Amino acid sequence: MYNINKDLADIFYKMAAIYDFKGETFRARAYERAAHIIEDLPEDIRHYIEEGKLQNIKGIGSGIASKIEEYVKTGKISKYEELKKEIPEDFIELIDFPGIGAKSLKRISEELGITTKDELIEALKDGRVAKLKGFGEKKVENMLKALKMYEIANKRMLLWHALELANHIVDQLKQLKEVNKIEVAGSIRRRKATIGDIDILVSAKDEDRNKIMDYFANLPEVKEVLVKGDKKTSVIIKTNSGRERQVDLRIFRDDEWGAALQYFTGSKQHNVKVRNLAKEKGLKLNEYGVFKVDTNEKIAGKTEEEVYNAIGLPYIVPELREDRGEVEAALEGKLPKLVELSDIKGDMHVHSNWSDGFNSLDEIANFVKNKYNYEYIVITDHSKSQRVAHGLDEERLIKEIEEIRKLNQMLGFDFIKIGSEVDILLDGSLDFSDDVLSKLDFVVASVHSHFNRDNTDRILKAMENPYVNVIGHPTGRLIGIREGYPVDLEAVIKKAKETGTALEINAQPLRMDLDDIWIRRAVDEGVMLTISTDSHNLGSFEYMKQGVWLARRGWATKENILNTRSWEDVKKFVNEKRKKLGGVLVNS
Ligand code: DGT
Ligand code: CA
Ligand code: CA
Ligand code: ZN
Repeated sequence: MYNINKDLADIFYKMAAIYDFKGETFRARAYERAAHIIEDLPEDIRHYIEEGKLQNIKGIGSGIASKIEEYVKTGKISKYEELKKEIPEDFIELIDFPGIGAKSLKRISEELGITTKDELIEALKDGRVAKLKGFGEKKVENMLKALKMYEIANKRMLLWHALELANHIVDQLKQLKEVNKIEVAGSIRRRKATIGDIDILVSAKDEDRNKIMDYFANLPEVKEVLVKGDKKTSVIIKTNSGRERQVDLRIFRDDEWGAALQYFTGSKQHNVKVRNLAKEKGLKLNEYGVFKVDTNEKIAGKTEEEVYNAIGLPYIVPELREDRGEVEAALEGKLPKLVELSDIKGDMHVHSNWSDGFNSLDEIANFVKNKYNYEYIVITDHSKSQRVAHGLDEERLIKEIEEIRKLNQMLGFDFIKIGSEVDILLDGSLDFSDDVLSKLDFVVASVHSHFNRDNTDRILKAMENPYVNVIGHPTGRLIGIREGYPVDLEAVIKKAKETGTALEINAQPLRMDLDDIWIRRAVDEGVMLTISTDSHNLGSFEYMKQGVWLARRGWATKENILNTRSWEDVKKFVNEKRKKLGGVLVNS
């Protein structure tokens, strides 16, 4: 149970979907609400149980509370085990996947006698589903799209979740005194947004290998052992949502550590480049070290730095190892000095319970101020068109501003900056008038509707507004759930440069938007970027870490990131645009 809150939320989402399947809508909504709440709790659910505060959490009634306690005690919820038996086995994984829908599944299953995923895909493709009342071509097309996304989501996991799982395994292996060094390698170490399998490296004495491999193969999370040897062992771990994940453990000697880490961090293409370079110098590079080809003498291997240096390169950080020009840059001494987490001075996209966030302004301000070394946060609640997210109209925005001013007074300085995540409407105009926007410290503008059309025109027009400072999650993608809307990012980057608008690197695990390739383009064009968590709860402020990783994968330095600057300098950025486009300046 490496992340018990998430496990529980997964189960409750599934229970909600099964109740929907059964037609018990009221129950379904209660479980969905509970899942949502648990997912967003800032602390481990066991903490609330220990303090006797489980039922104080709004939305957790006694029935759900007892199921939580059962899960914490036994690792199972008997009601869920019962419910699972009421639907076809294949549907357990599909039933709560976005775009499928428990109710649609039920009708298809009942009216066409379908009970497996393959049968479902067949019936969608051969037109049987389209003929059902209320389905039609469009819906069928969307369901097929969703099933395709499901396959993708099932193949790769999100970085944040993979890292949690990897760290949990590493923590257990560290308990063994025989384990000398241990590190997560592969795509996780390169901080790729999605992860295929987990690669863990250990250094140890030869005679300790078997003990370590035995321990690994017998971890409680392991469901199946694929291969077991004293150099490499691969296992399958099954998560609660029914997904299978592979973990590879490899053991090396201490004097091979750097070479092994270099080799198994990848990427494959980076390694090919580096190996060719070694060859040109009469050297051989493999996972055991760097050797002279003529004499087979080993000249490096203990540390990664030593390995890179031996073939005439400076150390290259894992985030850059994708063969996107990093080896060439290293040879020329032109590697960028990448942005670091400690450079970040504030979060510029945060939601409170004034719109769809979970926490009050007061809770957010105090939590962030205590936990992070920030100079500011920008509260950016939704604007009025976002009805489902309780978007603010002008009147409530003014009330929110008043409360922020009061809180700042109590804090003794303007820690909370006044912002908005204003909707970009269909015609590219904004959900608030210029008069309202001009009174805000910082404005995020985002597209939240019409995901199927090409949205370039809307975004370009929004950037021409003097008060729009950054475009939120520029492509709108949700990894493994929905592709981004069609948008010409080259044009967006050009316009951003022209108008002095920043582009957001949204660090939500499902978003990670812009992605590394487009960050790199923006960096090359000198466009300003922000790294923001888009937090809707206190736990999400931690995502800043992976926002920074993503920025690093896009070769961003401190200078490219707006929120590495003091608020005085952010204000300069805001005023420059206002001046250029004829807006009212913020007081300085
Ligand atoms: P993933 O798991 O799909 O997210 O991506 P990676 O990069 O973690 O790939 P993976 O797990 O297949 O291998 C981990 C690293 O080990 C990879 O980045 C490079 C290295 N590696 C693995 N197998 C080979 C190979 O056959 N040749 C070379 N040159 N490198 C390999
Ligand atoms: Ca891997
Ligand atoms: Ca692997
Ligand atoms: Zn937002």
